[in-house]
Amino acid sequence: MNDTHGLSELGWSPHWQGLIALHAAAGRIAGRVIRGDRTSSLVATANGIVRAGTTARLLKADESHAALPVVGDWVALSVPDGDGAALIEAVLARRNAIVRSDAGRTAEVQALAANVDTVFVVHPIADEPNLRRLERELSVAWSSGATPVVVLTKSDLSADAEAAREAVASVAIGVEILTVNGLDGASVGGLLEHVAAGRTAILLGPSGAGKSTLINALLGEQRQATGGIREADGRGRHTTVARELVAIPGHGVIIDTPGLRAIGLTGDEDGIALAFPDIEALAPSCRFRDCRHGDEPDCAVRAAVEAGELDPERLASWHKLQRELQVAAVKTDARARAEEHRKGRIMGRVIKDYHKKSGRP
Ligand SMILES: Nc1nc2c(ncn2[C@@H]2O[C@H](COP(=O)(O)OP(=O)(O)OP(=O)(O)O)[C@@H](O)[C@H]2O)c(=O)[nH]1
Ligand SMILES: [Mg+2]
Ligand SMILES: [Zn+2]
Repeated sequence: MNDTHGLSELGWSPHWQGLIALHAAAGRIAGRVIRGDRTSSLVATANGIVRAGTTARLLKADESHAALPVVGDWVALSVPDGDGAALIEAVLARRNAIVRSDAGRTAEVQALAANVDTVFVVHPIADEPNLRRLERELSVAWSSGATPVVVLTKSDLSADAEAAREAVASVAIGVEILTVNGLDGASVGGLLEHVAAGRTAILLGPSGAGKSTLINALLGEQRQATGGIREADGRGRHTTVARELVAIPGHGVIIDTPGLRAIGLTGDEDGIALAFPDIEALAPSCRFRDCRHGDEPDCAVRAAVEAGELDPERLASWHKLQRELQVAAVKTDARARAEEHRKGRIMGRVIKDYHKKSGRP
């Protein structure tokens, strides 16, 4: 039996206890990945934090890299008695994951974090909130199965925080919006309601938005490095370099992340549907059930745009995300086919070999 005392503050529960049982019988111990780098992970176990590699078998089994251990994963570890390195032998089945497609070149699907309940979508309110980016992040959050919450930071620097908040509310439909000054511990308490003990939240948002500052405010100490903003363009300096899970005493855990330049969409259409409930609500009134709100006749969504009831930029944003999803799906298929082809070739060789040895043509 594993002594899992100490893991409960990271969210250990009977659910994970059930999943580790088989591995525990083989002498492996449970842990949660609290920081993931390219080659190894930091894993919190009941006996403290260890650095662990990943078994070659696990690396090999995962062509797409979508299932390799990431921050937030619960894993089964082998920890040798001597001075050998700890190894992640298995990743316990994820409840969910925040997944992005590495847009540009390869459309590789990449898990950013696993087993997440709340996604804080963090944007500075000081400059114009980037509504199109927000829609994208909300789609990614919803498609993971986690609940998004928008956090608008730097309220102290904003001339008209209320107007910015209203603009955000027009695209973050049905999503809670918190306005905070991350430098003032008293103003960030609202986040904790979404990070009850046993729960996991993640901070997503551009560099310089104040994600690490929020963690420090919640802890009441300068644990995370925070960075200045470049004078030239007001952007952040990519101060945080790795995704890292931080326990908030008396509450759950929050994953700090480096600001991503862009987050590519992948998965199914559900995330977009949840992020665009206004368009979803209109769609049943379109003439065609599978209307794409393009140039089909009697499109209720386009009619709403023409009537001034729906922002044309919002519909354009919806189209862009839908297209992106399709491109990602095609690339995923292409990758799957390439893998099939590779396996097919190996199989062909094996069969030829067999025929040669058995003397048949
Ligand atoms: N005035 C003000 N400054 C803030 C607030 N939140 C963050 N800052 C400042 O903004 C800068 C960037 O904050 P960080 O917390 O490092 O931003 P980040 O989102 O973690 O950025 P990356 O780690 O690069 O992704 C720092 O200089 C913070 O002090 C806020 O609410 N008000
Ligand atoms: Mg940071
Ligand atoms: Zn339509």
